[in-house]
Amino acid sequence: MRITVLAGGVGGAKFLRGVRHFASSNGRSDEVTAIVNTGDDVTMHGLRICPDLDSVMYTLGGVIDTERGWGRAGETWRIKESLAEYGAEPTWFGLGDLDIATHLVRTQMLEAGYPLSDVTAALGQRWQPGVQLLPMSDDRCETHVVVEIDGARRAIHFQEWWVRYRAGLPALAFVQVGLDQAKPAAGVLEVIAGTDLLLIAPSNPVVSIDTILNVAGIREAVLAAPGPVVGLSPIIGGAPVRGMADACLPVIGVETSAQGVGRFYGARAAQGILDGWLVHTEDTAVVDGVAVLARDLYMSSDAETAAMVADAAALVGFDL
Ligand code: FO1
Repeated sequence: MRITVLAGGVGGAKFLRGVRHFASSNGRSDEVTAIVNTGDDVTMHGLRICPDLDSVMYTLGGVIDTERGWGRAGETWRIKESLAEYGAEPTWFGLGDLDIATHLVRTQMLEAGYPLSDVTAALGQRWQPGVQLLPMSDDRCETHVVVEIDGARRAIHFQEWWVRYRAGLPALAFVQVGLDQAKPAAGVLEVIAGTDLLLIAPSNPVVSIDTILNVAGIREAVLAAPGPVVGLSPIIGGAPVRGMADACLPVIGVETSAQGVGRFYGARAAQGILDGWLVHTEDTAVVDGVAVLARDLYMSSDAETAAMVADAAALVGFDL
């Protein structure tokens, strides 16, 4: 039995803890794969940084800073401060001392020629996430945001938009730089083709989930997946629980609601990706061709998130 999850960063990481709990409490602990967004990836101060892979790895490894949702618990910022004293830009991106060890190891392995999927597996040896972590692609495919600054249109890196400008600059469009060359990472298409239950994590539908689906072949693989596909709404009570999906959805003309996102993903019978869609109790959604279930979607504990997974499976008649 193989459960595969398409996931972004903070929300996806928390969801994966629940999927791991669901699998292990059903005696299937070694059969979960996460395909993680790498559109947030960036090179800064010569280091290759993979925010969503690291949020997932640290969260599943039990060392995430739960307040921030990214980076290590107990982090210190001596190197960041010293870089700033040199006037080394960017100073607006928070690189923690413990986190830098991850970026140093990753950067050295990439420079030695290892693909990101091998690097991710190697880093995972230390943290034992308990699920297989796969980047969506081993190729660079970085999300950029088209904004207007001083009357001129520019594409800035997603991290600059998200961190430096707190998504406060109106986004005119999202562009995945490198998408035309990017291929699914080793193993991604094979895992999806062998998946019994595919879950769409409550991650940012635009800059995480759609970014993964846009990598050549992945959307088609999800459409052809042998098992059912069930998503969980990241919008609760008309707003994202964390993050800034509400700053992204209007850019692509999608309503910031559980129904809007469900319709954006669409039914597999209509070339979309969903067979089932879980929405929070306060929300309603009608999505043609998709079975909808309203239930509490606050991930208050791993056991509670695991119960969501059980309901998602039941909704589409999936038996372990
Ligand atoms: N998010 C911030 O809001 N501020 C930061 O300074 C910051 C630094 C950072 C460093 C490493 C890393 O892996 C993630 C980091 N993030 C930071 C989160 C990052 O912007 C993610 O892409 C978002 O959280 C969306 O997933």
